[in-house]
Amino acid sequence: MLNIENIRKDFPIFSRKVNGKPLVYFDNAATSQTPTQVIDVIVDYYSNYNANIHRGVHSLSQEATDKYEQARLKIQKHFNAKHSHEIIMTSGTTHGINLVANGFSSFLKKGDEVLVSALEHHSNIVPWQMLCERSGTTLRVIPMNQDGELIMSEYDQLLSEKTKLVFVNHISNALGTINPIKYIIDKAHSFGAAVLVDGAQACPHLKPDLQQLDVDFYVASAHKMCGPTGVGMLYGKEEWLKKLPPYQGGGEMIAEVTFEKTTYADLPHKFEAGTPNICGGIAFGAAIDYLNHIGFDAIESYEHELLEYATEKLSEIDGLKIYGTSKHKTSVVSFNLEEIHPYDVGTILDKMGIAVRTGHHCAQPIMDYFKIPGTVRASFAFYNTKQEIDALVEGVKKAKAMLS
Ligand code: C6P
Repeated sequence: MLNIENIRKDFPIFSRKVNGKPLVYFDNAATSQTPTQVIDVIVDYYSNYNANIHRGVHSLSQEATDKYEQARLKIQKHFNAKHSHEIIMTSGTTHGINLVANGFSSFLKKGDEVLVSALEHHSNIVPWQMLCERSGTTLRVIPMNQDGELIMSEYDQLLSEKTKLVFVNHISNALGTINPIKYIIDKAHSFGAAVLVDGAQACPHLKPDLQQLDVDFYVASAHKMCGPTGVGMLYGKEEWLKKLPPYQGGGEMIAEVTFEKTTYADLPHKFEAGTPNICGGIAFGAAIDYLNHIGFDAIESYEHELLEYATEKLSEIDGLKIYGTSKHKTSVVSFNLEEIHPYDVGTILDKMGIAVRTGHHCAQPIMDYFKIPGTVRASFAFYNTKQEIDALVEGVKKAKAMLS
């Protein structure tokens, strides 16, 4: 059992008011809030050992390097990667996907196919469209049903010897659907295709075991996991990362440079050109420690309780329609109120101190499927409460009365 009252004390932001009302933060799928345990690590870095890493013989540089590499080890352990050099530090999920998409074009030729799911965030669509343009590869789409679930029988049909890569999110940001990624990975492998899983929305809620999943690439962002913005990780199986060409050239990613030829550094540095987000990386490690201290089993079961409660209470509102009704869902409720535009609902909720996201959530194909401009999305984290959900329900009722 989580002690939510105590947990909330870790988050300074919850003591502030918004528009004169206590903050109710339900935009966790966009970014999570940051506990003191992570903020302190950021302050400590800039107060005590701010230095560039992997470059200096001086003490500060070595201290910063040690802490940064310790963070990589924490990430490796958390995700159960086989080797720490399979963890590439990135600026976030988008960076990780672009890194793979950019390098993968050298493995593809005209006539090859790559599969994307209908449930993707633009970050896991656009880089692959760019890749297809460059390589002449065909992009095919795994369709979804009215519950917001991928149709696995269609996926089976789409796979063929031509399929080289499948990219799919673990959890949909717009609807909260948890995708059957183990099935997707195993099936793709049986056709010799590689799989990239976008874990941006999964990692705040569950703990993926990358070796058990046998996934080829997995990406995540720290800022959705109680860490800072501008940092994330790309996991790649060693065999893939060795083959993949570097994404960017620059300092620290080389073995030797002459004007005739450059040889690249070993993993993971081959993919880490330039000065990284050092403080962010160290704080990412602290965020992982924090989440593990709370415990993912407890997080999962409490968030499920919040999801069920919110779904039940919001469903009682006449004219409210929920999008994303899979049985396998995380704590996201996407909805619309009759024909009322989601922005209008979001604006009224904000006046009451309630933060939700409105719009297409960078997932326009999902909105097109449902023939809607967007939704109001309330996304819950382990620090939210049922009382806050009651406030949301009251807020939505008021918005309905004002706007109908
Ligand atoms: N989704 C949301 O409100 P970055 O910006 O690189 O940290 O993450 C991009 C991204 C990729 N995949 C998925 C499934 C995501 O949900 C996101 C970010 C936020 O839903 C902001 S658009």
